[in-house]
Amino acid sequence: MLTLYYSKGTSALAPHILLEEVGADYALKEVPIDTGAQAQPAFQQVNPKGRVPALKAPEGVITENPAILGYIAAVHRDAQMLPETPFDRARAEAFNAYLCATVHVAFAHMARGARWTDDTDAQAALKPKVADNLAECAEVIEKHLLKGPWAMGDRYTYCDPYLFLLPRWMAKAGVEIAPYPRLAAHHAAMQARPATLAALAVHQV
Ligand SMILES: N[C@@H](CCC(=O)N[C@@H](CS)C(=O)NCC(=O)O)C(=O)O
Repeated sequence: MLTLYYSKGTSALAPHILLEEVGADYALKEVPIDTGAQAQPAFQQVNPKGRVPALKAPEGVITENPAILGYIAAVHRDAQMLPETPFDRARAEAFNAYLCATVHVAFAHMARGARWTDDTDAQAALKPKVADNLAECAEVIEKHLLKGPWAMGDRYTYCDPYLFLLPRWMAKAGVEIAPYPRLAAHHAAMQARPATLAALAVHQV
């Protein structure tokens, strides 16, 4: 049994979709970050970094979206969410690493500027850059990384639920999706999948 610690509307949506997609036996534990629950001792014992998602597996707790997605895919091999060759696997890991370390961090500057500066004017000044940076990331993904129809090509993989977050972040930052038709088509295809709809139903606020 796996337990996903999540907060509604956060990046925990990606592993949540994947758990649904692979038909995992899992439970959910809500950690509402708008109430500061991530900083409370109960959750700090699970993830001392104070972030969601976290996944409790039989062997221990896994944090960081790329690692969580990779683990879910690896323990549900029959669902074939991992690319087969070492090269394709490396490409998929690079894709998820880009979403984690560059794209998500670019989005975090919108609401989490206090991580980088205590100066409230500087925090406000960071916000207009978020749309520019997300648009730049969307351009890279549209032109170079998204093979189509799925992130890695013909087969849905553990990259796809993570990529689903980008248009949601873009919408929050006021970035139009229309200039990125391949990304828009991916988003629409994701929204048509029962696993995505099941996870989204939990994340409604
Ligand atoms: N690199 C981490 C980022 C996790 C992260 O920043 N999660 C956000 C929600 S999307 C969070 O928990 N924020 C709470 C906070 O900043 O206090 C991952 O990929 O799992």
